[in-house]
Amino acid sequence: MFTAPQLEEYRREGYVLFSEFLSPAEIAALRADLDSIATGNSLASHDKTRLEMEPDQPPAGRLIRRLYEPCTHYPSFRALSDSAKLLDCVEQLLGPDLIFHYSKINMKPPHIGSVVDWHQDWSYYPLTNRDSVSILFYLDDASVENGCLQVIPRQHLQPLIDHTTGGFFRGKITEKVDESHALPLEGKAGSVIFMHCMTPHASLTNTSDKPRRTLILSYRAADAYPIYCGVMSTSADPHLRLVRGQYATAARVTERRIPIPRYETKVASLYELQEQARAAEKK
Ligand SMILES: O=C(O)CCC(=O)C(=O)O
Repeated sequence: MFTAPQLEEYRREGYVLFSEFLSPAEIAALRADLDSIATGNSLASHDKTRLEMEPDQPPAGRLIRRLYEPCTHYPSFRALSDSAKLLDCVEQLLGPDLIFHYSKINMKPPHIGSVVDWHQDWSYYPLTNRDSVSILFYLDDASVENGCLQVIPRQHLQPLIDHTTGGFFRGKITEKVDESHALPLEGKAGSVIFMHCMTPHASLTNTSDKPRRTLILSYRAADAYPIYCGVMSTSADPHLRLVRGQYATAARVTERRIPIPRYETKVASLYELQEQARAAEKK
């Protein structure tokens, strides 16, 4: 459970870092599962529905960038997403009726791990209100060198920042970002960041010789209803689960203006979208 000061910090800053949330034994078990899941994939041969490889490696290269929906596919990650310890915290943030939304693991392998540009998660999946949280579990010690998460605090009550150019969604903030208030959130393996869906965040390339694996789970209040935006909305459906309380009988609408992410070509991952946007900016 969160203490009152931790809850206050989340509400004020738009995030809170919870140290030692997972024990060394829990971390070791998750890492062992991750190693066995990752085994046998290469850039040339892997299941694109389950994972995304780092693109900048030879065809036989085995560096994975992201695993999709581990809480749907693998029991240990599913158990964590259903655990009372975690859901008690989520309930303190979002209330008693909770929908599990999605999960992923960003691998950031040594020396190559991809950059993540500034963005707000809500821009990818607009909801009728802002009661949605992204929860990042550090599975390795995370530092600036291996690309720990960075956040810009106190932005979560402001309007959504523009993520478009020419009317198309770019997967990243397209205005100039004032990084003077950005905070790198370094933490030991087992630390967890609870981050409001409107908090701008980013991470740098991994320049170190250590991995920075991060499990990310997202939950929303049952009455934070998704705004339909084509395949991006429906592709989440198989992974949605009511994990506490009741389904909502009505959406709670707090937003007057809800930008809809419109993709210029096809729906792409965060990494691909941001790579395309950076390439277009250089032209
Ligand atoms: O892995 C990271 O550093 C951040 C990832 C992120 O923001 C995302 O996958 O939405």
